[in-house]
Amino acid sequence: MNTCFLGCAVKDYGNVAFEDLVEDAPVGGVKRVRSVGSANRRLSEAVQAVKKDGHTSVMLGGDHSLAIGSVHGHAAAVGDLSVVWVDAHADINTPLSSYTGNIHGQPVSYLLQELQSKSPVDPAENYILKLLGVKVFSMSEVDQLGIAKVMEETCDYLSAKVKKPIHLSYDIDAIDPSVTPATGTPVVGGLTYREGVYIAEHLGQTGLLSAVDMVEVNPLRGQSDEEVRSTVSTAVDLLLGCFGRLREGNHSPDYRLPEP
Ligand code: NNH
Ligand code: MN
Ligand code: MN
Ligand code: MN
Repeated sequence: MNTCFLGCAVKDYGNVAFEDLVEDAPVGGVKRVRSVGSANRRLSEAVQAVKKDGHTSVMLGGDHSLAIGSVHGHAAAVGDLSVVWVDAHADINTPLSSYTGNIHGQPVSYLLQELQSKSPVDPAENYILKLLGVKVFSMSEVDQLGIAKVMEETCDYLSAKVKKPIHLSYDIDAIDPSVTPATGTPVVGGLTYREGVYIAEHLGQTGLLSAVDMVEVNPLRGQSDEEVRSTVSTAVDLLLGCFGRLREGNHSPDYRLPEP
């Protein structure tokens, strides 16, 4: 166990070893079903082990399809959860509504009990979000309300009845590609660095953060060392925000000026 400069105890549970399935033909247009299924089963077990040891889980991806196993393992260990999904995409396509067949565009649909019986559903993520009454803030609402109000409303919504552990699934493509270009499906007009960090800080300060996914950081998609550096260092800053780093500095209340 190591202690980071924020005073958090950090234990590295290592990389999850994934099965390399050569034979993995698409199923009804959905790609890599067996590989993704097997990887998520292993990841779920790993997250359950982290939670049973009493830690906050941090999963570094990798593809956002890994959120299936991460959220599954978290819920299996602690029960009812709140999930906060920060993303340029909704990731709520079902196998039948997906145009791409990529499971990273579908993880939320696998996690929602309501969709287990409703597959097939209409092929529009917007429709599903409305159908299920999922609380969503679009980029225009971030512009209109400001990120502070968006996070206040998010937390009021999550804690309206009971305070549940929070699972934050953070897709780096939610941040504008001018800051985090090294990712598979960048979308122009995303969150600023400061808005992104604010989300992490605000959720960290609830004291309810119980698992964090930081996904879709893909150094292979960077066009230069600088693009990779900027993407990775932003991901690190988002994680540090989750774990209590303050941008004004974490100062000791006992600090005294040195005597002359
Ligand atoms: N919505 C598209 C799909 O279903 C793109 C999803 N891509 C993502 N999601 N990176 O976060 O494939
Ligand atoms: Mn992906
Ligand atoms: Mn995603
Ligand atoms: Mn995305």
